[in-house]
Amino acid sequence: MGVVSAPADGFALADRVCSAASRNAQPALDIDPFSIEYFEDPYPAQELVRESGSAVWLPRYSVWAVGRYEHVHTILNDWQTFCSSRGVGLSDFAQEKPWRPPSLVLETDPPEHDRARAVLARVLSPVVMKSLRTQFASAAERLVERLLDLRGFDAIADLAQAFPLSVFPDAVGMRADGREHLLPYASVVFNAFGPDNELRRQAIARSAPHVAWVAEQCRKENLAPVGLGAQIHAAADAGEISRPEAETLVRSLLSAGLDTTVNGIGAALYCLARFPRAWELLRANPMLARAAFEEAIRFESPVQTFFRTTTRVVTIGDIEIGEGQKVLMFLGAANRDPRRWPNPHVYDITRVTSGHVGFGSGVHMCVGQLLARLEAEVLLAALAQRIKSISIIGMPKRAFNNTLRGLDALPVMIDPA
Ligand code: OVM
Repeated sequence: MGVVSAPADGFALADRVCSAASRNAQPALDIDPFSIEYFEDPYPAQELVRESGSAVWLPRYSVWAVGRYEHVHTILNDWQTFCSSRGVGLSDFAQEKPWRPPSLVLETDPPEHDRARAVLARVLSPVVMKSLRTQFASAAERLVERLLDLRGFDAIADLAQAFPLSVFPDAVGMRADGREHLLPYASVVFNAFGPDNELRRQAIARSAPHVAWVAEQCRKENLAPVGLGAQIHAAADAGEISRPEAETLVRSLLSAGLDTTVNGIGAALYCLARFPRAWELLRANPMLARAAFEEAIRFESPVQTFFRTTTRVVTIGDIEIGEGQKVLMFLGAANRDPRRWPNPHVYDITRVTSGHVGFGSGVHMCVGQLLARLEAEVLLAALAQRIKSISIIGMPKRAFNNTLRGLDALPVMIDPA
């Protein structure tokens, strides 16, 4: 890995030398942000991306990489220039058939995007969150009591996965059987944004049963008459969207609503177990639960990257980018950009985290963020109230995914307060 000098296009060698010597030199990096080596320690490569230029060419994938906060934020807030309708993974939908029918929110641009987004925004609104809060808080308290009996457990399987699994599918209104497909399905979805590597190939090769089960669960007749799924179908009953559109929007909930919160909560637990001062602050004031979660999202950035595709020639900082180019946004690098964040590599739950791009920004900014925050808040508050300490008692095991950052296992021991 290192800074290499290579241009983005087919200029003759003499032109490359000139170009490299000019103010508009195109920096290039031979990093692979979708490799196991990178996942194990992404921070040196993220620093290279940030420090090499406002945009840097990745010859391995023929894409532009952006890691500075300012530019990631600019791209996220300019959907006209940096579109989502050609896919937000490496694959360009203008050139390749998507592995599944595109999402009506994630993989569209305004105005089509806005119609679908309005339905999801209503289904995931503050009023709906209020109606879910009591049941979510009770479920969190019950789970924490059970874990206190165990004392030692896996903070990923038994907590970060167990809690969302105990509240989210019920909130959607899903049937009880088959839910074991949900996490494997999401894992395919998030691996599929990456390049055609082993992770993506294997995930898609094994996806058929998960895809078939999820498609079936999106149908109105397979969703409870009350719940988030039913609310989406009510928009079809009212003629606001078509029935197939309602099913695809339920698919968005099932794609983006579980593995993300699992990794967000997992990030918070991993942070609180590693930073005892933060844990003590949270214990002294459980009202900091929401802040502790938000800072964990900034610090770990469970959704690490998304692509956009340029709709015109555009300049990012001092780098000119052609039309139809894939631009890889490093949300994790932006969330640790020292130009934007003091002591970016410190988990500090008293920090002002507003403006972090862990949930994105602009028209596509996470439509489920209130649900994610609700889940995390009630869970972290329950932990803070009932537990004195969390200690890591075994090797954390990293999960490898082309988009999601998180752990597969985190052996911990807890002591009651
Ligand atoms: C969707 C979808 C899938 C994955 C992620 C996401 C982070 C959305 O199907 O709409 O947003």
